[in-house]
Parts: sequence; structure tokens; C-alpha cells
Amino acid sequence: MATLQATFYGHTFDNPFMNASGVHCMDKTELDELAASASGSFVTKSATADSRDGNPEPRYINLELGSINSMGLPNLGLAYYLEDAIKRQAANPDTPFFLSVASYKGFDEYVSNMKHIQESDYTGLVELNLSCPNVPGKPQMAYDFEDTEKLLNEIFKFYTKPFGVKLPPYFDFMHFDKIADVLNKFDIKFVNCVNSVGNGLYIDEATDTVVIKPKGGFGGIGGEYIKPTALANVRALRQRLNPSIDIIGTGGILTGRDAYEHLLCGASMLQVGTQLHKEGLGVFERLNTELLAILEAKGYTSIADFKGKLATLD
Ligand code: RRO
Repeated sequence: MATLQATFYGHTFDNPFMNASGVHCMDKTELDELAASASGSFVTKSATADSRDGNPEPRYINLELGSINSMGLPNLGLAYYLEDAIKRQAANPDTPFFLSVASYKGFDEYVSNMKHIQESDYTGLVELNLSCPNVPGKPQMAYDFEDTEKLLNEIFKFYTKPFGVKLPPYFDFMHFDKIADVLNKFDIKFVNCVNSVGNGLYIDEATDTVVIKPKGGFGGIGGEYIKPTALANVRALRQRLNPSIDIIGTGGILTGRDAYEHLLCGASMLQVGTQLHKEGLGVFERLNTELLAILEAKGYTSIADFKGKLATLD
């Protein structure tokens, strides 16, 4: 009998599946529902220092092959998620989850948000989102390699708890090399590849208009459209990062086969965004069943049997 148990930063999860931040994780009720679902773990909506309403609607649309969004970091504020996280951790110390933290204002807010967490009683995992594509007028932190290094230097001056970074997709080997060089200088515990493919544009065939209101219709693309890019980023970073840095694979996971491919590329945990939005929490049960069937058909007994073992043709 095969197991889907996932090992990640010294923790063992029942299975590698979790939500991607932004989907079904805005408040305590949604987080409770995730915790009670067949997901192996979960992550909170990326928090900013102050609560935010986000960008004007419509700001998220499901498409045949994925989704487009420009939510603009709507969230209930870091204090809300942190207080809830402290309570959850105290109630279930052996059930780790991820607290996602971002910044709307840039560098200084990233630092002060991490200080806030450092000074709190929360000792669990933090996913530092360096890749929100939807803040009008603000570039993504992780596309600026110098600033990313400066930020991590600043954070490591005071931060002592485990954290990882959520990255945008990169599209050039030079950029894979550069971000890996930066990240390998620090004791980060994981990277998450990838956030949505930033600033795509979808046009409605019936109306000849864009489909979301913010930023003239430009928004982050998720779902089926982005699986090859996501797999490339997981694989390229697995080949370049220190082995102690685990990888969360995110992007285009609709089926057990998609999950299996992310694991082959070297992911240890898997996040589901668009398909969770489309299908609801039942997606986790289905993905578990489909992935387990693949392991059994191939004669594997655990994820360790094939994780990172993608074959090439040379
Ligand atoms: O809230 C958003 O607009 C958003 C965020 Br913070 C993110 O990291 N990725 C995304 O696609 N949307």
C-alpha cells in the first residue's frame, strides 16, 4: 500500500496538497474549512500591515484554461492572521501550516511585518510573498535581485524563525541562476514556485473587452495555462538551490498527473489555486485519489521513490 505522506522542513504531512494563498483562506471560517478538508496543510491569504479592500471588481475571472486576477491584496491585516495563527498553533502544535505575509508599500513594510511576527508567539512556518503582481505602480520585489538580497539581509538581522519565499516565474536561465545565487546566501527553509504569471491580458470574445477592471484588464494568470512554466521553475530551482531548501510546487495542478509531474521536478509540497477556486474543497480528495493511483500503477510506495528524479534525454 502506497503512502502520500510528504516530508517538508522536518515535518510530515498526510499528503502534499494545500491551497495556494489567495484561494479559500481569507478568514478564520475558510481556514477552518481547509483544516478540516483532505488537504495536507494550508496557507493564509497574504497579509499586509493594515487590512485592505483590494482592487475594484470584477478582479478574478475563471477562464476555460485557467484564471486571471488582479485582486490587489485584499486581506484582513497581519494582526488578524497572526492572532489566529497563534491560537491554531497552541491548539494543534503538531499540525503545521503556513502564514503568508506580503507588503503593499514595499521594502520597509516587508521588514516591519517580519519584525511583528518575530516579536509574536507564532513560531511556525511563514511564506514571504515576494511576487504579488497586482499592486498598481509597484514592481514585484523578486524581479529585482539586488533589492531581494538587501531585503533578506535586513530580515536575517533579526528574524530567527523558519520562513521561505514565494517567487514569481522566471523565464531565462540567467534569471534562474541569479535568484538561486541570492537565495543560497541565506538560511531560508523553502521556496514556492510559482506565483501567477504576471500581467497577462484576456479578451472576452463576445464583447471585445478585457474581463477584469483593475489595471486596464492586466492580471496574473493561473491554471492550465501556466503548468509548463511552473514545472520549469520548480526543476530549475531544484537544480540550483542548496539541498536544505525545500520547494513548494504551484501552478497548473488540475489532476493527479499534474501533481506527479511537480513532484518529479523536485517539489515537496503542492499548492492548488485556480482549480480549488473552480472545484471547491473536494478537489483535495480527488487529487489524493488520483495521485495515489499513479504511485500504485508505477509500483512506488512513497513520494521519495520518484521526487526530483525527472529523466532527460541525454
Ligand atoms: O492579491 C493579489 O492580487 C494577488 C497576490 Br497578493 C499574489 O501574490 N498573486 C496573485 O495572483 N494575486
